[in-house]
Amino acid sequence: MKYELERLPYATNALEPVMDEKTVEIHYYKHHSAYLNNLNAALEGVNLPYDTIEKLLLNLGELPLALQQTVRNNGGGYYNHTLFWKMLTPNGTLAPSGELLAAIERDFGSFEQFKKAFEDAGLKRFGSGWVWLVRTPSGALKIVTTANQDTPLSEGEILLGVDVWEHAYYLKYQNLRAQYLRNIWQIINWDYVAQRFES
Ligand code: MN3
Repeated sequence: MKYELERLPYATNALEPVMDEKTVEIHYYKHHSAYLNNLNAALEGVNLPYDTIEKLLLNLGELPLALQQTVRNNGGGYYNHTLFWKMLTPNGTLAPSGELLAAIERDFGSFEQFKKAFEDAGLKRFGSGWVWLVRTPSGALKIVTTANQDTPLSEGEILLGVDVWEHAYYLKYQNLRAQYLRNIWQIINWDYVAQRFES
């Protein structure tokens, strides 16, 4: 089974000015596609019983030892970015609504408090990684961060994820990760997050 690069759901300049065209180009065509190519190369000729990338990533410990780290990094990188592009949109609604909003208010007090906590978590993630909103098996919403290209799949279902690797923001924001995180809300695809929440 070969994994494929999903089409970017908008033009590379569509997320301007929050995310500049050059960043999106390099991020999608170079970084994302390199994770994909490395993943496919690592799994070439390897027969695995997993029919989804999620199952593969949740069962890294079952892989041959020599493959585990490569699949963790590149499979995670491929998967995280496949989600990330869909979680962004040039036509953002700025806020969720309905049951998703109600769940955020229940677990974080208010949407504003949620955004603050999410930004803080992303800012505190040392080095390269991701900040996530997940739904735990108990149904609670929770903010978690992961290092490198690790996924939060073992914590629960992924609702939202934001890449805080420097490659996601450095060309435009340089060292100002906080500003990147503050601006990212303008391009979050809450309709897609709601679809994940409702599924
Ligand atoms: Mn990235």
